[in-house]
Amino acid sequence: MTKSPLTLYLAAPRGFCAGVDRAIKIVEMALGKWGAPVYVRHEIVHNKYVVDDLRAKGAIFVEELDECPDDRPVIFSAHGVPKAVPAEAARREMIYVDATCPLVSKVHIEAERHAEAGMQIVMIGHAGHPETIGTMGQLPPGEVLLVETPADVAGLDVRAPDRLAFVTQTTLSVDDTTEIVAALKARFPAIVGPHKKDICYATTNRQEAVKTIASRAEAMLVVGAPNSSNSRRLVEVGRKAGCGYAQLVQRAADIDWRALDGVRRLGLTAGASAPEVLVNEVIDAVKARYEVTLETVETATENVEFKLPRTVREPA
Ligand code: 10E
Ligand code: SF4
Repeated sequence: MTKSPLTLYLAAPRGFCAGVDRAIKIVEMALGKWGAPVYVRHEIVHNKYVVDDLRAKGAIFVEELDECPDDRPVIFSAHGVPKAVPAEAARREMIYVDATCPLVSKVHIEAERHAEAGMQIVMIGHAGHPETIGTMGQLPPGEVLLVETPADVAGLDVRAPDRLAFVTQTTLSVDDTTEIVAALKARFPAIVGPHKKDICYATTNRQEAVKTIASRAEAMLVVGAPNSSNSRRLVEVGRKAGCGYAQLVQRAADIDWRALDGVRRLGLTAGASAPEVLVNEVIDAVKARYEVTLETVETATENVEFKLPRTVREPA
């Protein structure tokens, strides 16, 4: 049977960011240093493949610190943790390694500085997401107010409208956040924001690449997990940018081939927590069904790398 031709637009950058790369290395190095088991509080990054791989190497994933014994090391996930978590680990004299991405920690510090200056904080983020819980948890309850949409701004009950600052989750939609910030500034003209956006370089670059691809492709696949906020944002950005069909897939087996019937120009990207091996799996699956012309759509180059914490670099 002759295969139909298909142009596959591959986004660049895509997949692992520097924070994810560092967090995974921290777990691997901790296993090397202390041996198994090493406990990890929350999925180190939101990807089943990554988590299963580390579990096979001896990591035990839990949701709360009270599920860990005192005498084994624990690692906090890349999304960050409320201040109370390392404090409790220290109280229990546990060995702990914080794999919070430095760009998330930067937002934590920002929130603290604003609070020290007497400001109340508004956080733009998704309720219940670990990063939002972690950032809000840098300050006492009530000090950080959460908004998820421009409509939420109207309902904010603030202490003093002229003593406000905002911070954001690092993985939000750049465009949606601009709208929320505009609503905040309209209601609270004195509100102070970050010098540089809290949305990180990886989020920004992946969304830009998706927008460029959306203008060329009829359909788009995003490799990523359903609980991966940044991956889900890529799907939304693709749809908003006019791509008729944009779908999140964890791996090749998830592809709905019938939905791609008649498509001749397909886009492909991956969230910041999705390993390249799964992208390659999808490419191979597409190649098995179509006569593929692969085109890389490069909208930015990345060379960010974060240092590993001393705790895992130093010998036991
Ligand atoms: O759900 P998220 O996109 O926040 O997390 P992820 O694990 O899918 O990707 C990495 C992003 C992190 C750690 C948050 N800045
Ligand atoms: Fe860090 Fe951004 Fe990656 Fe989150 S998405 S881990 S903030 S680089």
